[in-house]
Amino acid sequence: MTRCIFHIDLDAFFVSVERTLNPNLMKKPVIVGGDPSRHGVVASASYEARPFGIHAGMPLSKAHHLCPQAIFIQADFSHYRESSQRFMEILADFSPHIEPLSIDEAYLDVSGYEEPFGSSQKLALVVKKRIYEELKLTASIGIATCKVIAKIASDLCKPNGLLEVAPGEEHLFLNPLPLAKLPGVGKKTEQVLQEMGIATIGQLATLPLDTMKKRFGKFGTVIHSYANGIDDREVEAPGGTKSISKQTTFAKDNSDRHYLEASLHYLCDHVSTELRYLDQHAKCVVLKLRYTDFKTITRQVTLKEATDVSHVIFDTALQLLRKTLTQKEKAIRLIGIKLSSLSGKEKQLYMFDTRIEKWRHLDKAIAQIRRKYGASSLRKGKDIFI
Ligand code: TTP
Ligand code: MG
Repeated sequence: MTRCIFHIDLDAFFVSVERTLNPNLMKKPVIVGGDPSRHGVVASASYEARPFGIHAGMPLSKAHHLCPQAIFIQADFSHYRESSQRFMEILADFSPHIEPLSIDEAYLDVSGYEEPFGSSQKLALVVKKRIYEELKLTASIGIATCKVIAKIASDLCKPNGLLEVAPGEEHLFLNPLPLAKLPGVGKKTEQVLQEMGIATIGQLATLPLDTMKKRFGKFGTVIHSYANGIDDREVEAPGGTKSISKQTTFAKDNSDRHYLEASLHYLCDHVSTELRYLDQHAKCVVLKLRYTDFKTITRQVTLKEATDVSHVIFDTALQLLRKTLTQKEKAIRLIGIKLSSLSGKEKQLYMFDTRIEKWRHLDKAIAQIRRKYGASSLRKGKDIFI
């Protein structure tokens, strides 16, 4: 299913809250941060102050120098906190999948929730209207199939904007943008990339992955994926593990069944070990495959009974893989497994199933050996293929 993700960010948040308390501040250059004759930096600048070159983080004295007619205000966090809380509550009315990112921004996964509104844009307009009617604040919303593009889109349409990057148009949207628009690319990374002759996101996308890996390590792989419009991160509420996942990208695209099953076995072993470490059971097993042409699919099964037994998890994932790979297949470039619908330990019915009890003992014995002799001291049969 194609996802529909909103990134919602309030405009000039601290300034806008101050304006709800004092309408005289409307349409004027306003800076929240404090008295410019004292030390301190700009926290929020109104859009009228920005053409003077003023931005968050700038010393107040410099802001005063650039725009002496600006109105400087001391921050009052109690008001901002209250508005922020009400803002998040409004968002939660539209989808349960909400991830607050900071005091004035959040991701909202509205996949499936947009249908009653006619389209994702119509839903976004309703969200904006509610925020304005209830809080007298304007928000900018970016809509896309993944988080990183939604975030870039909301940033580009500020203030009081709405910008949708339609499914399939990700590259068209990203390619001409300057590197600095890509979240994660700071001044230093930008400079190094520029020295390599890279100025746009599109140019970064076409660099060989290996070059990025060598130059920037794991971070290089992440921003390379983002530049290619690939971002599988889910919208997840912070706190508490909502899912455990692990995936692997093959050095060479692969269609060998034994190899794929062995990789799956390794991944299942890894996630179920983590599951037991966290003292959790999982009810949902999700398989992810990315084909050689980057098409990505997920298939999932909800178990009758939540489990933490490696054998049960692998068996379920294997059935999913075999079912998915029945037709003539394209080569696979990535395989992943995710355990979700996690819950704490309860007395399980299958405690009375002696086979499952045996597997549970096996998991415990393996854990003891690995603790004593290291993680690679013991590998299970299937893993020898990889
Ligand atoms: P932002 O959303 O980054 O900024 P903003 O809402 O003022 O403006 P924009 O329209 O560009 O979104 O941050 C939200 C609030 O967080 C901001 O109003 C004040 C506070 N903040 C700081 O206190 N210090 C900072 O350096 C930044 C960036 C924000
Ligand atoms: Mg903001």
